[in-house]
Amino acid sequence: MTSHVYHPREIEQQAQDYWDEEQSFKMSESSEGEKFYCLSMFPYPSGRLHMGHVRNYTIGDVISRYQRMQGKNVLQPMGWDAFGMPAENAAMKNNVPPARWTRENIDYMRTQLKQLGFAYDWQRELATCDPDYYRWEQWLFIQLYKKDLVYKKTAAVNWCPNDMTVLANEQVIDGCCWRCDTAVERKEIPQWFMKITAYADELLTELDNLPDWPEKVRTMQRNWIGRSKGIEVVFGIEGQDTGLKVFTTRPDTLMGVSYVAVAPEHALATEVARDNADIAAFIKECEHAGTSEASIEALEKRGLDLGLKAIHPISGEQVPVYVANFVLIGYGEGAVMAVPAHDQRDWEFAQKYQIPIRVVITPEGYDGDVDALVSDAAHVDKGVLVNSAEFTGLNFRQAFDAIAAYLEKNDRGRVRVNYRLRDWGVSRQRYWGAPIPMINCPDCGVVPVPEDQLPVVLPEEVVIDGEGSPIKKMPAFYQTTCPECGHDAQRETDTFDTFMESSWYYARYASYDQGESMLDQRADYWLPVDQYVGGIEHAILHLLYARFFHKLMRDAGLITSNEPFSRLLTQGMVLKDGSKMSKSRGNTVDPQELVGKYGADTVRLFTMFAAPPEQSLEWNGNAVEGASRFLKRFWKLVTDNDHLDLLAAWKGPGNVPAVDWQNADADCRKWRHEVHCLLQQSNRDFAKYQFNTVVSAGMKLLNLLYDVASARHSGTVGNTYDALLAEGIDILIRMLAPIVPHICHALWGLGGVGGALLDANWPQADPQALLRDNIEIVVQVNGKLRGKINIAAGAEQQQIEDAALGDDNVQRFIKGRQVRKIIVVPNKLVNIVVS
Ligand code: ANZ
Ligand code: ZN
Repeated sequence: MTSHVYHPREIEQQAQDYWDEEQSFKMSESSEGEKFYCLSMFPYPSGRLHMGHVRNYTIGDVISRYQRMQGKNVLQPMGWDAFGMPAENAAMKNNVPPARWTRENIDYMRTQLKQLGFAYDWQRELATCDPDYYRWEQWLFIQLYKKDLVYKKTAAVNWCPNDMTVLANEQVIDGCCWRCDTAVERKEIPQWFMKITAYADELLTELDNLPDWPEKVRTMQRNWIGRSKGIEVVFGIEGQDTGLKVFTTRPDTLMGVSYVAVAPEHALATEVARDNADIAAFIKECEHAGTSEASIEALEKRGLDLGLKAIHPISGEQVPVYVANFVLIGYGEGAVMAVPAHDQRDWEFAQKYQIPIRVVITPEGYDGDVDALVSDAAHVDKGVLVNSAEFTGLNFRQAFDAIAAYLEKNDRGRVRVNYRLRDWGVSRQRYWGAPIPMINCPDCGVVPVPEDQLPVVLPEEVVIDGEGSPIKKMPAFYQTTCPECGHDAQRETDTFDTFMESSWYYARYASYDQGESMLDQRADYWLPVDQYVGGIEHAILHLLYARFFHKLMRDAGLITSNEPFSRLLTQGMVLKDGSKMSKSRGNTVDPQELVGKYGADTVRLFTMFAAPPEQSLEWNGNAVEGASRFLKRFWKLVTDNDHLDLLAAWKGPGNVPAVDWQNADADCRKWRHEVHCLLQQSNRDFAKYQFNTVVSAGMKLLNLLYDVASARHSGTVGNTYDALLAEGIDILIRMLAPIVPHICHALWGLGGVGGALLDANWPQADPQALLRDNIEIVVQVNGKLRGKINIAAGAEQQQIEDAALGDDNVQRFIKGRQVRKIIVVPNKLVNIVVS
């Protein structure tokens, strides 16, 4: 006898056991149906799942299960972004090697994911700290080295003195380390770089081919890549043969240049500093500022005159050359032509050092005092050129072209496109990462590790003592012989930025067990990912690096698609009391406790119901209770009385329901109409991934079915009510299956319905039932109300006309007259015009 009481723990375990035994989520390329690859961003194995994970993974799971019921061959894999700093910090604190800490966390979190019933193909699980995984990253890196797409250079980097590591520009927030908030310094060390700038143009233009990405994310990437079209202008330097190149996007202001400025690291400054102690000291001081634009922006603008004279490329005039802290070495040419009248930084600098401010741009039609334009600040708007010799009177566009032509003709400049995007520095001085597969030989220089010696395995049994990476002190790791000359040589002891591993994991899932190569033809079957789900915080870094890697792998002949993720959903944050749930705020809710108390389905239902996926979700304990109550009522309705028998009769194997709905009574038809309207609404919302309104449709449907059930027991009705109840239950179970898969699986089984619910067809609304039964239409004769007719909604024009003409009262008014015209306003009125 079926219990009428809902026992989530039992049924969830049973459903999960069933999926396990049947290997329900083990996917293959040879299955029928259009492929659909649904991926949620894999977690860092921090120890326990948090609500953000639960939300992310529930969204992905609902989409996967929904797409599967649409008949698609759906892949949903899961893995672990397993390298990274927290493992080292935890290792130090708990005195356990990062590898062990990480693997224990993975084991625990895997159990948690399984308890939530996510439909993952676990055979494809990967952890990025496994040598079988990172060996292919090392392999690719070597291929790229051969293609000149990676290189080593000594460069000023952002250095966090607390974490003792280099930070990518993106890891510097307002001049401070993204993790520990310590002020970032500059430091010169040898680094490995990936030439992402070689792909800047493609990364930018192909954003236009991603219509199913949020516009916001595409804009952020566009800004990050930062394309600007400008001119490279060469200023001569008095007494020197080589000129000074600057990059400007405002050549229209060229005649207003009153000095030029170079970055502290610029060769010209270094040269002067050699026998000028003040300059040398100033340059040294600048090392303490970060290299990011934000930290530069916040600086007080300072500089020193280098004592050199630059020669203006058009007027031949001599202007001073400064070294200035607001000029970035990494952008453009590391030098600027300063136009204090029209650039705010230049203006502030000129005020401070009493450099002339020369106005060369005024608003169109301006006839006031030109100096008044720049008395309080620079006049930065574009306009018309003044005081600009032969260029006077031109507008921005005209001036750009004319000055570009002039400079090109005189070999003093050329049009150039510049990107804000920098090459990606991938070296990290931390231990817990993939070793960079390079060898430094005293004789041969940098030599890649031969492919047959890959992977370079990171030693895992280490002690983290807080004093740098243990492999840097481990001769057994770094001592080796040069593959070229056989002499003693040293391995690279830096490891890769962990963004490297997360840049291609989505592809490896397709070829997870391929031991001979990074990817195989299965990657081309599954890729691109049809739906990617993850946090907006990855809008730039991860998503840009992954797009870059995809193109690298394409150009290495490993895959043929151009982009990794066709469609992107960025889910909103989980909030509590209005602010983001986070450990540091101490406002977290442990999903594990919730699952223990209510079961996975309740947690999934709450998460889907509380907000549409893209919006933030405010934690609400009462709503969790509400979700749980709903599931109890759902269980009760389906298991009550003879309802399971009805369902079996309706749906059981071999049964084809044939119901004469047309002859059911009016109430029954009305209810059925509502059932199908709700289904239709929910189908529309499902397609838009707007799951919260799907759930509310499900709730309304449940209430309605309770009404049907009690009407049926009032004894006044025939067995079309039985059919309607069974049909409604059948619809409700299938409709909610992606969201609350366990309870639906259990009820489907209890109802004796054949086959796995997972692969059941998606329910479709009956078009007949969607029509409103009968509607009333007024009939006019020559504009005067003469009758009312009752007619089936959606009736044909001819039918309506016939009915109107056939009405007794109407007949009286048209008798013996000629009908000239009949106007039908659908669902409202008919006007018969007679003479
Ligand atoms: C003269 C000028 C006059 C500029 C003016 C602007 C306004 P975007 O558009 O972001 O590419 N610049 C060039 N290289 C620089 C560097 N290494 N460090 C700091 N600033 C640099 O910015 C291009 C503008 O940024 C360039 O145009 C240059 O200043 C400055 F009324 O040149 B402009
Ligand atoms: Zn050598």
